[in-house]
Amino acid sequence: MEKPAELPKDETTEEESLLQTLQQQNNWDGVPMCLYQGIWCPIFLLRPLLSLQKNFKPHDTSILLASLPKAGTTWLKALLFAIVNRDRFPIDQSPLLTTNPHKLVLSLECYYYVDQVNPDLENLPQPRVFSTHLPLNVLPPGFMINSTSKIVYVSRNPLDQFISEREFLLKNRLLPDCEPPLPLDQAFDMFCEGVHAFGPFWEHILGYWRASLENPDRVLFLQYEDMKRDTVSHVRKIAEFLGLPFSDEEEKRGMVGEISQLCSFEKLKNLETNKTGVLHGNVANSSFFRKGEIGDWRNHLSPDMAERMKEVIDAKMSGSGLKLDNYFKS
Ligand code: PAP
Repeated sequence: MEKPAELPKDETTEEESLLQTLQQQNNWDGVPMCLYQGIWCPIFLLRPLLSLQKNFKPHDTSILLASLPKAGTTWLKALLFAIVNRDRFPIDQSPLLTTNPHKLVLSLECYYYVDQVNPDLENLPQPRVFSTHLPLNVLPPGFMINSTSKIVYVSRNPLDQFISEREFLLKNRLLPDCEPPLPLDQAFDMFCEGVHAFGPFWEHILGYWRASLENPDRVLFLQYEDMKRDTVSHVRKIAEFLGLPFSDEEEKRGMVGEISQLCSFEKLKNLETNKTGVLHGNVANSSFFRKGEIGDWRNHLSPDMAERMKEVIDAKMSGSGLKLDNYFKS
């Protein structure tokens, strides 16, 4: 994370006074968090969150990729970029071949609002594509009401998401001076209680899930596991949802397969830019491409831990209509 620039005094004062009223706790990796509007927000992101709540204006054509960390953000960034820009760049000249997807689709809270209270987002290329790890309930109030902008949400088995994030954060400490990371069992306890960055995970997932049921033309709810099993039909689905369906001619040329290939784990992981480059000054691009598998949690978590997660999911998410039973099958 880049060091925030100097901000106007009233913004920092507002954040400080608010912070004094909020419950605070460290995440398992030592990063301080506060409970703001029901979500555990890393404190270093509170000011960007407040600024974007106040100032972000969606356009009717804006596209927002939303996800919990490690649910498939990098993959979806690549796919959205490739789908939206397919007329601008032939596949063999795609910027994805030379640039990490995180530099092509930028985060609202972790990039645009990090060192600016009200960044100029009006002159970005259209359609504007942003990403966020924020839950739906803390997006600017007008987001769903005052525009026809679209949200693409990707969810992932929380067990795999937890392990993916743990492996990432053990390698990439977000704040060098914070407390050392807690052991796995304590970190897992916190996760099951919903005390983790942008959590509780069930609120995050259900917020977007319910919105996708209420507004299917505005919110597309995707699952990492479904996409792994059949990427091609999901690429078609995303393009249709965005109002950019593949033409017969594009279909005939095999463009859907080409985009799926270009954005596949194996392809992106082995590109020079993703093997060697860095993001935010010190995060290796390669750390966004670890295993890319379904079910890696089995190599890290005991059957008892999985059973506990099943109970949490049953208690918090059953009745939602979301299909979750695949998570625990071998
Ligand atoms: P972020 O939220 O910090 O951007 P995100 O991209 O969501 O991270 O998560 C990284 C995970 O997605 C990694 O999973 P793993 O740790 O279980 O391996 C990473 O390997 C996986 N991933 C990255 N790119 C792809 C891709 N193109 N296809 C499938 N999985 C991918």
